[in-house]
Amino acid sequence: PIVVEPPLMASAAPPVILTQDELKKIAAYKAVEFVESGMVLGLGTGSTAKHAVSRIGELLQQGKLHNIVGIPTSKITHEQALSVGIPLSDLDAHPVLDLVIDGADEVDPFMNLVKGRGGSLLREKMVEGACKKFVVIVDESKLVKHLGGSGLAMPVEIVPFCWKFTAKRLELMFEEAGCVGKLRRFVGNGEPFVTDNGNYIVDLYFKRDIGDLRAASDAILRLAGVVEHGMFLDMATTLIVAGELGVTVKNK
Ligand code: ABF
Repeated sequence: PIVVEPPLMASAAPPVILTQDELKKIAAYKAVEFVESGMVLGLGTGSTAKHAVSRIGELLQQGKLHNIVGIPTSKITHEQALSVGIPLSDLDAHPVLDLVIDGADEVDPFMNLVKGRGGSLLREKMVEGACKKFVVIVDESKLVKHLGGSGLAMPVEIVPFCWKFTAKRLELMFEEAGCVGKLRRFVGNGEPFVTDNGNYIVDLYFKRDIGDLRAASDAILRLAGVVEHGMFLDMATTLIVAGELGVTVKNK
């Protein structure tokens, strides 16, 4: 738990203890303030984005929003959005979106992101690459100095065909950074995790900085067998962070 003392709170009041999930909800609700009636909206995936989807559904139910078209970034968000009454469509019918709200796994000081630890990176990148405004919502634990430097995974979606070959090629590509690639598996049965697109995910772990992110991105995408990776460079337009000192909104 993180102690939050909003600046406006009277000093006599005891500090409010908020859980990480409550911080995610605060960031999500703040982002929904950007939503206007008539918008084509990208709906993100993950435990932070799900709060935004619920809130949008609630505002539609209350008649405070009208004529929203949602474009979900995963099958799970599709299901959630339908369950809260958001009318849905897709990129074929709506190739330009007004706004997307989504979470992230890492955010660097330039608003570059790592995404995809939830497994939905390909659809997220397609939807978020098609919007006018991309609002990223996180709790402050997601802020990092360098992408991939947190010791956590950099996901790469690959085709299942000869996945070991592709994983090895990715490791060799980042040998100098001490890269280890692990096929993502379901915890219960150990079977490979399969994305919404029928692909596998290799999680890359780096011992050292990977250097130029754009060069790393280009190199990964040039490798046959790779479908997409979880670096979202220069895509976010607004960052909302909920944390110890309240909620901050930063525009690029
Ligand atoms: C999605 O949800 C993913 O890109 C990312 O992996 C994850 C963020 O995690 P959470 O919001 O559950 O903390 O946006």
